Amino acid sequence: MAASKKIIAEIEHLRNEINQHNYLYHSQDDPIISDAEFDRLFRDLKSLEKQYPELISNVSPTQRVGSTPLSSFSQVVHELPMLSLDNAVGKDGVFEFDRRIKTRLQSDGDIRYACEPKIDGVAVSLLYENGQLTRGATRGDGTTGEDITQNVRTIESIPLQLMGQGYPRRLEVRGEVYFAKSAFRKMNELAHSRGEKVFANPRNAAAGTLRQLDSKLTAQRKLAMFCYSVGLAEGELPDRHSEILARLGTWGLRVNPLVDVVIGAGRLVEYFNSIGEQRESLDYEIDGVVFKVDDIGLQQELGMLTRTPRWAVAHKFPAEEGITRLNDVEFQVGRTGAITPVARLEPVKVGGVTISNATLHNMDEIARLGLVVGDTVVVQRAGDVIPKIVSVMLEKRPRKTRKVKLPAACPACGSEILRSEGEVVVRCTGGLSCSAQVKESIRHFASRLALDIEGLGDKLVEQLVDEGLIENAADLYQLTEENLVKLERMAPKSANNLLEALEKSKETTLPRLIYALGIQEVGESTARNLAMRFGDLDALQNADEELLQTVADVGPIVAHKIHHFFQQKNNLAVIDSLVEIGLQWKVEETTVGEQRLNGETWVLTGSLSKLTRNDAKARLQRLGAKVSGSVSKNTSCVVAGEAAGSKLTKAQELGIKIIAEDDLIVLLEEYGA
Ligand code: D41
Repeated sequence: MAASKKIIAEIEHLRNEINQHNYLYHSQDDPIISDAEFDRLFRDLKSLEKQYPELISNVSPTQRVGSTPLSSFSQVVHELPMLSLDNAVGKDGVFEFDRRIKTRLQSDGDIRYACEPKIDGVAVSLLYENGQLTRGATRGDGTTGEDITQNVRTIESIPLQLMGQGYPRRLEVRGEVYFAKSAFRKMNELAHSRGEKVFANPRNAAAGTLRQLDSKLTAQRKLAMFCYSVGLAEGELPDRHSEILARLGTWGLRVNPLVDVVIGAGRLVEYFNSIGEQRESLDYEIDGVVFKVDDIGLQQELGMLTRTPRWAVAHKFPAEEGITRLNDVEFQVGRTGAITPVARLEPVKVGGVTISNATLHNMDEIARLGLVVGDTVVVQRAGDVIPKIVSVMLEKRPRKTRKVKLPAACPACGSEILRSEGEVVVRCTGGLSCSAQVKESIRHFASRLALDIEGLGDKLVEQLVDEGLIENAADLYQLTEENLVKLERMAPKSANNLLEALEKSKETTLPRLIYALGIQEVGESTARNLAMRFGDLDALQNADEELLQTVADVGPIVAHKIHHFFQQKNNLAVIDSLVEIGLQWKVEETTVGEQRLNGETWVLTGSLSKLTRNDAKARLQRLGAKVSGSVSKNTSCVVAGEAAGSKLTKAQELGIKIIAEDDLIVLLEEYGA
């Protein structure tokens, strides 16, 4: 059936609608319709395109799913080379950059700079011809890159068709493609649970995903892009860099919301500090900031050196890497018996924090690094994660070294240790007769996201187990003031506080309880999914592996672990004792009530003293809130910490609700996050 004018118009209308909502969601972080409504528009368009396949266009939003795999990438020669950035080192370096510019321009007046976060991703060029995305390429060596058109077409924040009007006939946009930290974590968790390869960091994941020959795989991974400059442009553009970026935004291209314009070198340093403060709370990795002379006329006057423009500079955060000596490798026994090598290092300061331990994950990791005791190693610290060894400096290897050997028996209980088939982890077979495993599982049971038993610290658990007062989590509830005060450093007051905390912990929720049990591979979010799916512990205990796999995030491996856990007599005995001492859990409220901030957008500003930014953010997100980096009329609430600056002012101007850190803590606790 030939399509009528009406059908053509309908298809056109749906595409525009979808593009608009896609833009609001992915580029503006500000959707105005629900996911369900969006899906409906999308389905309507797909079904029309199925009826009238002759109307399918390359720029239709349905055409982002990836196409037939390539056998190799073809080369792309950039019409204008993609330059690199010079570095300004330290505060002095920034002032020197400003001075050089003023000298060259023979000007004494303050210079106007555009400031941008420096995204730690992969530089990419996009070519738009008559508003249509016709080519995507990697930067490569700056002159020649690879044609990754099929892959960039799957990235939802990259428009296939520019919006609005007035874009140059040919427009080449440059920017950084990256993997969001949250998406990266999720992908790695999934890969890990399936026993697949995990990526070392979001940057590698982005590079690997962009160089994927099968774009259907790229489409399954959530990449995103921020645009930061224009290469080739056949048409008119504004005469300021900041205004060009704003114009790109109106055409539907995504520009970082933290881009700012400042005047004078002093303000550059302020911008750098302010971005540094926000670094942890951003959902993408940045390694510094970029300063650019804003006036395009002045940029042209300044010109460029061989590979770098004179009008721009990168100012990086201090390296979060350090060099030190590996003094020893010790083996720790975890909650599930996993035996993990831990590096004991000569203490070294990295990014302002002293590091003396680093995780080594497993023996394969040690083999991969080629590590021996005595080696000089490069250690890396990323945010609040445990430091790790990234490489060995072979040229510094001393003559006397010692090989790292897996102990013959469990270092805690002397039981046999085993490496099961298909697993890299080595485990102690001692189970609940291994004091290290017992201690770890009790610690886990009492931890904040589990039963949250206040005052039951690591040291105390250690004492209680070593003194033979407890053997499992349920035994905690048999403790009395009498046997507690006999412990070293335990006053009657603290003993009573602990008993009260234990009593309080008896009222809990099903997700917390499931998480607290410490089933292998069952983290907090899987626990929540299990609670939601089964509604009670009995139903979960009785579920077979097939049924378990109907739960989100639960694959065959995890299903097996859960099933196995509930087959163990000693686990069931602990659960029975918990019920007997009066542990109670709510089912309903926790599943529904936990998303008390659904649909709200929160902003954290200033420095927090009691919570870390990451913690505050994670807990708000757990309640369903979106945590954004900037204040707008859509912000629901701003949390103002110490020395909150422009965001606080803006919130006051817009009349948005503002609360202090203490209020936030009260709210989070009240809502159970
Ligand atoms: O965010 C970035 N990584 C970033 C990279 C940025 N915000 N701006 C940049 N500006 C340039 C010039 C000034 C040369 C247009 C860049 C890069 N270049 C760049 N990225 C990789 C190599 C160069």
